[in-house]
Amino acid sequence: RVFLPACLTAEEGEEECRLLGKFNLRGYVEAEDAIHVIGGMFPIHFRTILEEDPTSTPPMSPLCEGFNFRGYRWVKAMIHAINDINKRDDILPNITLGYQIYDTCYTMSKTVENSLAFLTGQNETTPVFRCSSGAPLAAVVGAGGSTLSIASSRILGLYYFPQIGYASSSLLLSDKYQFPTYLRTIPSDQVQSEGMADLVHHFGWKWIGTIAADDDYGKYGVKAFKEKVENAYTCIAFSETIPKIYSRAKILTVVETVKLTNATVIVVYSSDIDFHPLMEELIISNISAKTWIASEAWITSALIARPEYFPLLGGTIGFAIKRGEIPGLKEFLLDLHPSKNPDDDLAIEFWQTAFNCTWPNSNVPYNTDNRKNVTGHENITDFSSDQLCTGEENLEDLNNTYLDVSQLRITYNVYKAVFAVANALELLRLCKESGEAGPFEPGNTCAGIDDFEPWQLMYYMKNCMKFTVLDEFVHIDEKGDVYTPYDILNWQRNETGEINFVKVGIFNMTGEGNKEFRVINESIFWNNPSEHPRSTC
Ligand code: TCR
Repeated sequence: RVFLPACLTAEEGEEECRLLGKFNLRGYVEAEDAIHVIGGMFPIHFRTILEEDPTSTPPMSPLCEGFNFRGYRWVKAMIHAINDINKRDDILPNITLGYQIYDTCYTMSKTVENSLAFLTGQNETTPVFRCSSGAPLAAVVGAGGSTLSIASSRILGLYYFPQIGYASSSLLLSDKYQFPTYLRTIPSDQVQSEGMADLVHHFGWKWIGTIAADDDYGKYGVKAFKEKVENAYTCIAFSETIPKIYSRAKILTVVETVKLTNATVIVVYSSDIDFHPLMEELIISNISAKTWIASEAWITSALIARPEYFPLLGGTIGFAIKRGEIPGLKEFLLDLHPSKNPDDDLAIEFWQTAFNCTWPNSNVPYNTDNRKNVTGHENITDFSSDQLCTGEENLEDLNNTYLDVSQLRITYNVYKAVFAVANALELLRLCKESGEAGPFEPGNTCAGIDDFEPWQLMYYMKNCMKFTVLDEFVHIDEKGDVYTPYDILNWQRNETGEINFVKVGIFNMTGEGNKEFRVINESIFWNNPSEHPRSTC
């Protein structure tokens, strides 16, 4: 049956980090104090497994596959932020935050299912604001990509339920008529597209191709870019889209376009996950001498920035959101072992996938690929190994994106988003404590921290989002938008053959539209025989 979680109860809260269902996490740190739960949605897996014939059996929530180490790091960052807030006594003293985190599996259906679960708190069909017993849900952090945030926000917004995104940058989400309760800690792509257009004008490129993921991120990002860049001097050579559901045929048409075009500059607005299959095909067709302009979602991606892709993608220039350092995160990430909690399927799957071994006596699958005809491994669906994990594998030796804390950008946004919710809760609490008049009608009252409605928390999330996180001042405006500067990065190879993301400029735009664009031409590596490419008709 379609799985909806049961209500949280106080007894369950006594245990640290409990696991619910297959890919759902929830936990408290201590249970004696008042508890508020923050919901989270993250892409812990890359996709769901498509059902062959869903009408001959009762509908089931699909299973997921493709473990996403980066998404798992974001989950850990959320839990780490909650722990950090719980440790502090200057914010929410005597109140403990808990979490309830769902895996979106990077798909719409899971995200919608999760949003309903947040609202109902149990398997009732009518959404209620809270669980009838147990801890109330204060707000939701998520849901990853724009298309998913849009879907969940349409549901959560109906109930005026606060939601704060860490990665969804589509300009659509600034529309408060459609998404009244959506805020974010990532700037809108209006800003990034403006920056890309400035980059194009800076180098005088006239003939440009665009490739967009087939979602609200890719399509609207490219749309904004085109609107800003197209004029008498600049033309768009082609506009292609990358399918969301793997289709080799569709990917090959994009490859063909790239092969045939004489545009040497190509803008790609896509997440790394969606771009990756196209990448693989482009490599096979030996395409070179193009300059790729990367959107923020793939510019520092470990999935794409691989030495073997350098012949194609070396010299890529792109935009990256502000980087941050999160104290203690590395240690927290390292504090993971499947034997800590035998019910923690995610830890087991993590371990198996990371070390390519099978955890003894567990039936958690890993490394399966149920897609059809994926390039490079036709008709094989199971890549697991026969080797048993010993438990002695060393996490510190692991060279993968989970532990890479050198480029904390989205991860840092997750951390900020949790603090934004805590900040709103704190203001709501202080209202009553101060004894002064509050914002709510009738009678200018305050809400109680133990008894408030989501729309009351939303008041603070909408009007009072100025706070400090790790020494950075954060301001989320009334549209739920933030304006933080972008680094302009360029892919260069270092002595050991690895790809370095070299900062070659910055782009900053304020809410009032003041801009700063700076690029140091001399520090750029170009993949092109003609050095700085002239993309002309
Ligand atoms: N906005 C994308 C999703 C996304 C992302 C990322 C995913 C962004 N940055 C980094 C993975 C890693 C930017 C969206 O859909 O809005």
